[in-house]
Amino acid sequence: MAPVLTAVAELDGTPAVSVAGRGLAYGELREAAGAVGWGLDGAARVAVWAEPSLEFCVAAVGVLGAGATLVPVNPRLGRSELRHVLTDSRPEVLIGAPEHGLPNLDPSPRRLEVDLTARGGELAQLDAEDERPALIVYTSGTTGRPKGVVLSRRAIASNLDAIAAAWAWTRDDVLVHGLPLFHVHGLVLGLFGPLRLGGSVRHLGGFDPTVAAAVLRDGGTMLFGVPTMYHRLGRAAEAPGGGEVADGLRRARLLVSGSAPLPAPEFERILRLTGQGVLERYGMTETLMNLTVRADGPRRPGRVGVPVPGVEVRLLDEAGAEIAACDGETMGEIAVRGPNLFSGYLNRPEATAEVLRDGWFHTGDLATRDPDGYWRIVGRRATDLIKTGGYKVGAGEVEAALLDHPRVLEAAVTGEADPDLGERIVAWIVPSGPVDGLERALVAHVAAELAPHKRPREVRVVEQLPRNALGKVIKQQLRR
Ligand code: MCA
Ligand code: AMP
Repeated sequence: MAPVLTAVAELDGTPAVSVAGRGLAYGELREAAGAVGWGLDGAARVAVWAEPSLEFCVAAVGVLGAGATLVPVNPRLGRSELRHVLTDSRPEVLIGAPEHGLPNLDPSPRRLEVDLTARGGELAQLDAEDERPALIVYTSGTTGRPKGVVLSRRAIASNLDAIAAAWAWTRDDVLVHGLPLFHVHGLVLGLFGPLRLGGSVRHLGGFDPTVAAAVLRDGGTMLFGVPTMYHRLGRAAEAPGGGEVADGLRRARLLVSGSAPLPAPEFERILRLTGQGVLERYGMTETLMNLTVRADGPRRPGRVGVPVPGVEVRLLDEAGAEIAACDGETMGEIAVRGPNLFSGYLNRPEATAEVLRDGWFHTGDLATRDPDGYWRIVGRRATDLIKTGGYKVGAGEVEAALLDHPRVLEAAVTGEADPDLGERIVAWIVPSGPVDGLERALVAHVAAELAPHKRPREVRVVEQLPRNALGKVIKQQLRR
């Protein structure tokens, strides 16, 4: 059986990965990652500071290749969320984190740095059928702290192969992306995808529409992004002098969007500017990719295509019974079964049992199916989950952080439609005193405790929050 990162074991001089222009060929990557693996000295769980850097890529390959579990850590996590992630996952080794600003942990993980020039060590690479965990990725729920999603080697390898078949993804592909490397989109699809399939990945080091288009003009064949990125690309292509951006997009073999709904006007704008329809796919941290338009399939706005090969997808009614209708109207919850599913939430058996029932994962996302079998995501069960810039944020975690601030008496958080971010986080606050400088203070507080992408984009001061007889905030009234 082949290893998960097949190409890392097999290729040599072919370019493997570059970040902001610094790159490694497969042989160099294998050697440097082998040295990381050797340095782990048998550790089973390893957290890596997930800066968009070549060092992170080498560390990730080294950890996976050594048969350990990788916990990618968002380097911008605030104090309390970082403490949560590290105490929940209890890594034995921590790679790449700065010396200062880390919480005191007992036992504290051993520290390791990546040396790109180091050589030696073997990448044993557990095989791709292995049920053992490859990754723990933290994801938000409606309430409480983010949960660690445990993903096996089997889930990753099977899903990448299925996606490769659907997108005709080959060794000739050069993937361009500027996604964060601590989520499934940027890490599994964006980094492990090319390293399994033998293509190369050129990470931009961050996202910038002009740079993305320049790399596409310079040989990139595919672009992976969230809708906010396509919004910014469309805007840049339309702006005076934006011809080069449109040209870059036009040359790509595939423009792929995921992590949040791509609004129809954004789809139409890119189509008008480039002649290319953006290909949409639907995934989730717990399931990897479930539905996708195929490379040779028709692309229609708002449609996420058909089930990924080997993945079963069902539409369920309120009672949990399967909906057979393909009428483009009957709405149900999406449930998924297949080798792509996660193994469970770390340390959270009850939370796992709630969503994983009889082998089916209940996504909480609502969809309809067209007569030709194309799926359309129309919303989600939980109104307390916000997708902002492609990041999932639970209203509850932001509310808890706000309530920790001395100037806040009561707080409620909602998501509102936003042309750039899809949804923006709005905080409704009953203050405990004067409101001077309150907004700035609260935004900075959430960014420092949780992460900057969880900060409210707007703070609205109210005298009281509308509550029902049980004291629960009626968020529909706030939204109105
Ligand atoms: C701003 N910043 C602050 C503050 N305000 N920092 C501290 N305190 C503040 N008060 C900083 C930010 O950290 C950032 O710094 C800069 O200012 C701009 O921040 P922001 O406006 O929030 O973001 P952006 O730069 O405009 O980012 C837009 C983006 C980003 C690039 C689209 O949202 C993004 O990368 N989204 C991708 C999310 C994703 O990958 N989701 C996948 C999960 P600096 O510029 O230095 O960074 S979903 C998934 O994986 C499933 C499986 C799926 O289906 O794909
Ligand atoms: P995450 O938990 O961060 O992995 O986000 C997964 C969620 O993103 C899904 O449950 C959906 O709500 C949403 N999502 C992902 N891809 C799409 C898409 N193409 N269209 C609409 N929503 C999507």
